Amino acid sequence: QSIGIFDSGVGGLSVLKHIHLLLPAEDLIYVADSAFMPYGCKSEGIVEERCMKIAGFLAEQQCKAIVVACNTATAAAVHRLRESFDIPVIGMEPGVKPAVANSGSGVVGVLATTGTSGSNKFKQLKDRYAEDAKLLVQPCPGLVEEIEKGDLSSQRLYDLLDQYLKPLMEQGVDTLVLGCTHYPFVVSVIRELVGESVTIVDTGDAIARELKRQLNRRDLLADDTLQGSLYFWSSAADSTPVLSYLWGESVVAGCLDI
Ligand code: DGN
Repeated sequence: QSIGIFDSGVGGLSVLKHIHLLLPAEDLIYVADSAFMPYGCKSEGIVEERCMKIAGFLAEQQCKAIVVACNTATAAAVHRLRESFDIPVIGMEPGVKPAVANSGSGVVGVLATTGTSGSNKFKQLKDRYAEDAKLLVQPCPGLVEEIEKGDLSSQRLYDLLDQYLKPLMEQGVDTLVLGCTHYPFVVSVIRELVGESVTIVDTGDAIARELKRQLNRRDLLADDTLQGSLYFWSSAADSTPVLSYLWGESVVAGCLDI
């Protein structure tokens, strides 16, 4: 039995990397919903419907767990997925808790999509830490689309990040949360812009550990003497090059017509 992992596009590969590293014996199926990306500017209802379709496909593949490797999709759909599918569904959460614990200045920045930052789920998370730190949330429209193009050193990408990070830095942010799974792919540009003194928090690793805990609890972990397989699917026909580039080796993605 496999583990299904999905995102609006290639961003979830940043989570897949942590899962593959931590659980090399597991068979993994990655779905990029590239024909419907970005999710960040779509209504929660549309994103929820896409998530239901993809999770349905993964359940048909006999997946034993599903990882929603997208903060936007988690905010919109994780409840419905958990109600609808009888397997563990692990979602993303921006790492506000570790960021607040780390911050010395008490000013924490969160980069996220418009969908995540405007969601009820995120508002609840924000409220939980409102007394412990000043949380500055910066929506980043356009960033996911740039990363999906696969040119991580483009001027446009640099300019967008500069525009989004400047106000955060001016207000004394010392800890920065990457609240979208696409953003770890541009962490070196972010680092260049914020300098060495800012701590950058990514939750990909924590999600992989949570997945392992949940599988272990249900006695569902694969035999760790085996080498797991890796399959890629995309709802767009032309995403193989960018998937290969960001995954770091050549992959072939099956075309998922749902
Ligand atoms: N990777 C998605 C996330 O974590 O929110 C990006 C969603 C999108 O398509 N904008």
